[in-house]
Amino acid sequence: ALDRLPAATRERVRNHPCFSEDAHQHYARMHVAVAPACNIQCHYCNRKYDCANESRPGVVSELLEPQQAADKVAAVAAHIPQLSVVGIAGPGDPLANPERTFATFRLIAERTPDLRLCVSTNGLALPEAVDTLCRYNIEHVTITINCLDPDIGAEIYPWVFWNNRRVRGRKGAEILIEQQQLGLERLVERGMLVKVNSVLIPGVNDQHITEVSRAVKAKGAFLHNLMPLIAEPEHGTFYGLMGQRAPRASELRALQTECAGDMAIMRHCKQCRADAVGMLGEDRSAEFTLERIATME
Ligand code: CLF
Ligand code: SF4
Repeated sequence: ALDRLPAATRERVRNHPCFSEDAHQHYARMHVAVAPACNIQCHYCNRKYDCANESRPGVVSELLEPQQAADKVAAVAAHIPQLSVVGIAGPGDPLANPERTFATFRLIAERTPDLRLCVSTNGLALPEAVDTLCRYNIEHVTITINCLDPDIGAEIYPWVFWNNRRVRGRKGAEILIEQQQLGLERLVERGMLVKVNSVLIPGVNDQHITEVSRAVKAKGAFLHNLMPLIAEPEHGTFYGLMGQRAPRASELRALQTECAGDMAIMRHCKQCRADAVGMLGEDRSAEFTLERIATME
């Protein structure tokens, strides 16, 4: 699939394990969990765990200060030669913690300049952050876009925090959707590679996902990642919708195939935790705790 891309784009995804399926056998990624706050509420998140927009339920990452994060990246880079990408994906929303997130990127770029930088966001604060993302050489951005229709959004997002107040229901969802779309447009204008994650929630947005896929492709998104809702009771009950089930594997596959007619679909996502370390699907975070790093060369 890579051969069909322009050479410059090919170069940028060649060693990114998420943006290129071919790369995920050969290159590793790591996340640094520096971003605790979030600016929206998703029904499938109870805030005790990592951001469910790009991670597994039931895990709590060790929160790092920016300097600790840069030290950890340097230690991992020294031990895992396949490391090519460092991402910030939580435990909350990276762009709701701009000082911590960008201080971390700056320190990593100084210390380990060869690593690619990647970020994942719910999109609420994205349009205003695009200039800064470019300035810090972030080339890969993921936006979680679950819907385009605010009525569906109101079933997924009880509120967003906007201009210092909580905006609930349909109105809040409308703001989030507008910001996500504007953010996507601005990123594409600036030549960023944008992946869109959509959490597939049966009975809520499953009939709507193909429309999302078409729309984000038309705006120039590079890749669409359909992620199954993980309906674990400990991760949040999808309150208001008790008993919300996860999609069956066959439902996920059918939708992936349907959307694949429109754009490149990611099928190898492992729903990593916010402090994941190693090849996709591999978790070596326990080898690189702060305590252990302190004793490494
Ligand atoms: Fe991390 Fe995400 Fe960047 Fe990858 S993960 S911030 S794009 S470096 Fe990858 Fe993990 Fe799936 Fe994310 S497999 S959860 S898509
Ligand atoms: Fe939770 Fe992530 Fe949604 Fe914020 S954006 S409420 S951390 S799932």
